[in-house]
Amino acid sequence: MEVGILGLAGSGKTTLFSLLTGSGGALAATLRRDQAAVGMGRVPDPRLDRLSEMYQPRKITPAIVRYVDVPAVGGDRPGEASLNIPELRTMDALLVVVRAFASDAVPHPLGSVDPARDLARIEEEFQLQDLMVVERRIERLEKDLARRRDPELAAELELLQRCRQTLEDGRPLRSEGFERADRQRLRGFTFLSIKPILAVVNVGEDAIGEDAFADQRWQQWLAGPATGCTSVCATLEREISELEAADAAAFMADLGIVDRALDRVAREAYRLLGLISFFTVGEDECRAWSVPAETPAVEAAGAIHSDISRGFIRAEVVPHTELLAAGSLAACRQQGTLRLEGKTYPVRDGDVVHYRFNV
Ligand SMILES: Nc1nc2c(ncn2[C@@H]2O[C@H](COP(=O)(O)OP(=O)(O)OP(=O)(O)O)[C@@H](O)[C@H]2O)c(=O)[nH]1
Ligand SMILES: [Mg+2]
Repeated sequence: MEVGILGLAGSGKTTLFSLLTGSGGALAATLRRDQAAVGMGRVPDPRLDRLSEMYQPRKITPAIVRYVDVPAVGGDRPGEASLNIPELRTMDALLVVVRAFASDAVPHPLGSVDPARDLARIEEEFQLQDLMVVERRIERLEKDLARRRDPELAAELELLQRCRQTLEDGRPLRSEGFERADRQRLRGFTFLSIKPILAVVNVGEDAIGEDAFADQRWQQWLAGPATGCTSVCATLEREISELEAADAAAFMADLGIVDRALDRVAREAYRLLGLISFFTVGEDECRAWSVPAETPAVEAAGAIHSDISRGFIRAEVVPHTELLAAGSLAACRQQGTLRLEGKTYPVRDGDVVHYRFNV
């Protein structure tokens, strides 16, 4: 699962990428694919923290999201650079960084700071790109259907006509509640405006604590399906991350900051990907595993090891809250909160799972 970080030049993409992936300034440490940097980011999870406090394991492994810092392409002069569309098409979700901080040192490619405008520009570009793909395909389909009848092609044409209408109305494809089968049909087109999108407003130090979304133009983003909005002050987050834990806590308390904006971004990106976490626990390791919501237990086992999936007998399942209250899996077993589930059980967010398997 990959989240692509994009935005206009100088909006703070690389700063945020480094923070999310803990790669500091040393981007050399991350893989380079074309011109994009790829890195792993931990998903902070208080549930895993509490389970780990209980088990005191030798190793704690959080869920991981892959982030890709997707720089704009072309144009050496500001304003000429445009979004790297081919790279963005392969992403599972998009994280758009829009700039709200003022700085004379960093030129804004559009000449002025206006985060809602910047986001609208980017979204328009996505819709335009999608519309071009849709129109090309419709043309092709109409030619083919003129020659021979094919119910599958006819269904695709109808679906794409619906997409065209949506885009012509100036709405993103993610605003359509497509049925599962239709979503499947649309997958191969790698549309951009259908991807879940997280808008991260990068605010200046002087605007921390203010509502970054007071402007009316944010309404559609705050309400839309598969969209998220959050704000972060990238430079402040960088300062905090450079401090020792105790100093960081004191520094944040001074400023009246309750939680790290960075953690919020990571959690929100995870949610938009449609992922849930289940946990495995023990003295060796407490670990969060990512699976798409509604994954059956036998498939979720495959996230751990294919052998567990292959040799699946039963899953012992207890919500993490019950385990924390009871104090041990044995106590849960005694109290009857530890359930035995079969292959088709849809694993829930926050389940602690112990697999019984035989290979
Ligand atoms: N004052 C201020 N400066 C910031 C903030 N976030 C980023 N910057 C500065 O803005 C400049 C650009 O930040 P980057 O993270 O490199 O932005 P980018 O989007 O990766 O830029 P390109 O890759 O060149 O498009 C750097 O000099 C940052 O230090 C912020 O919140 N406040
Ligand atoms: Mg950059």
